[in-house]
Amino acid sequence: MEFSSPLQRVSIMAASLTGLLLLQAASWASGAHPCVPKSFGYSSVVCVCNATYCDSLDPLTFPALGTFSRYESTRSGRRMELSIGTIQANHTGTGLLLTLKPEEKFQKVKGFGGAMTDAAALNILALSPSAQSLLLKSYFSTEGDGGFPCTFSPFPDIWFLSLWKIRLPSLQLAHRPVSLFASPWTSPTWLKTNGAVNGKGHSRVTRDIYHQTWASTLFLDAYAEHRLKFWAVTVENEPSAGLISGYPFQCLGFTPEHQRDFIARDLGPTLANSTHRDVQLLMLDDQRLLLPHWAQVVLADPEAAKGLCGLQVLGAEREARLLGSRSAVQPQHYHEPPLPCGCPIIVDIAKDVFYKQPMFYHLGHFSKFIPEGSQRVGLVASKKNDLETVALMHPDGSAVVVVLNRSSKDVPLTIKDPAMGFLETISPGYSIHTYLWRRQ
Ligand SMILES: *[C@@H]1O[C@H](CO)[C@@H](O)[C@H](O)[C@H]1NC(C)=O
Ligand SMILES: *[C@@H]1O[C@H](CO)[C@@H](O)[C@H](O)[C@H]1NC(C)=O
Ligand SMILES: *[C@@H]1O[C@H](CO)[C@@H](O)[C@H](O)[C@H]1NC(C)=O
Ligand SMILES: CC(=O)N[C@H]1CO[C@H](CO)[C@@H](O)[C@@H]1O
Repeated sequence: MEFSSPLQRVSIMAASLTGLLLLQAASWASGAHPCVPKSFGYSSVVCVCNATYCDSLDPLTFPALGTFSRYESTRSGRRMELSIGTIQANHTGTGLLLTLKPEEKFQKVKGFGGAMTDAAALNILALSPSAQSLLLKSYFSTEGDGGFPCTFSPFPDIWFLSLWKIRLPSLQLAHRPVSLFASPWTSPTWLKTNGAVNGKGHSRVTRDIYHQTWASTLFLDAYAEHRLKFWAVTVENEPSAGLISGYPFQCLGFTPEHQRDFIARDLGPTLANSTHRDVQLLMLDDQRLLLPHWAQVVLADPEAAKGLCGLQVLGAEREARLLGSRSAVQPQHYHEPPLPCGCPIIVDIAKDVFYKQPMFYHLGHFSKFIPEGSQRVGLVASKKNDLETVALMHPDGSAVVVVLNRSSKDVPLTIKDPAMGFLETISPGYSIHTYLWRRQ
């Protein structure tokens, strides 16, 4: 069901929930600003921001014990709208039941990221200073998606100094510690077999002056001069790209064997013997289908394994990329008009406006509510269903559940927290929800 106006939706939902959920009319209380919607004829709207106005949320507050917060975004135009519900002692719902299993523990979350690439920074810098400031707040401040870590472009290049104008303020806005990681695309051409930044080419033979030079100039010193420390670097962005003839973008080819030797003989020891020895090293950074073979080859060498802290799968990054890790901002001519997919924010330099796409809020449904150190826990459904759901526990023990309904049906839903009770709610068609509640 599609609703023409948010108010209509509120009244219909309130009726269907018969008061279990106290919907707040004033979702945008105390300084928060609503979305200014604009349709480009696609299935959903973008939110328009300019030099003087941008939608924002209140900084995240936790609901009182015994209540829960519910943030809703829908295809029909709601954007992270807050309502508060009461956790019930008894189960009254008759629909799908999702039961939290805090004792079933999975991986911990490092963070949610976006790439502050040169292209992104140049687009941001092309806006007026006040529009720039609102855009950065959207990404990094507590009123926005919430200070998620970002990746940086690898090379101190010709734009380097001017780009810091944008990158440093971004980090200062973040209210949580920001973990930076970097991923080199190409080495300087004289270190490559094909002498070009793109196309099929790799580093010259292992353990020679070329590798050592590349390893030791791997950009960390240059960033350190600006007092920026990285949490991690990947060995190479999409190493398989540089094995493809005519590959159009910057690249540097590695086979798993070649990467293994580069880590074991050059990069690992060089990092370990440098002032950057705390920087974590990630391998692969490429398609998921290269696993597990790639990891098996590299980790078979104990010297290579010693140098590594983990691996980066592009699949994971792709999901993040869906959330914008590659390209936090694009100029509007990339997608004219803005597409429902692409990147979270699109800049129209000529009009000095930017458009926050649905993806921006989708990302926010995770990044704003799931701090570093949160741990995924079990969430078991009472029956087969088409919802996509995930549950996590904050380091302080609060619970977060995110529910995505990609289809058109409104689905009554109960979330059961064995320690607290029942959260009676509804998952409207084409919606994403974040639920947040304290457990002590
Ligand atoms: C900026 O957006 C606000 C809200 O839509 C609008 O009232 C204002 O006129 C816009 N300012 C400019 C300069 O377009
Ligand atoms: C909840 O259920 C229990 C029995 O399981 C019952 O004793 C109690 O009265 C119920 N409370 C409400 C508010 O319905
Ligand atoms: C470690 O660095 C020092 C000085 O920077 C150098 O003299 C030494 O050879 C290096 N050791 C290795 C194993 O690379
Ligand atoms: C709970 C649930 O499964 N929700 C719905 C989300 O949308 C799809 C498509 O209509 C439904 O099949 C699901 O039932």
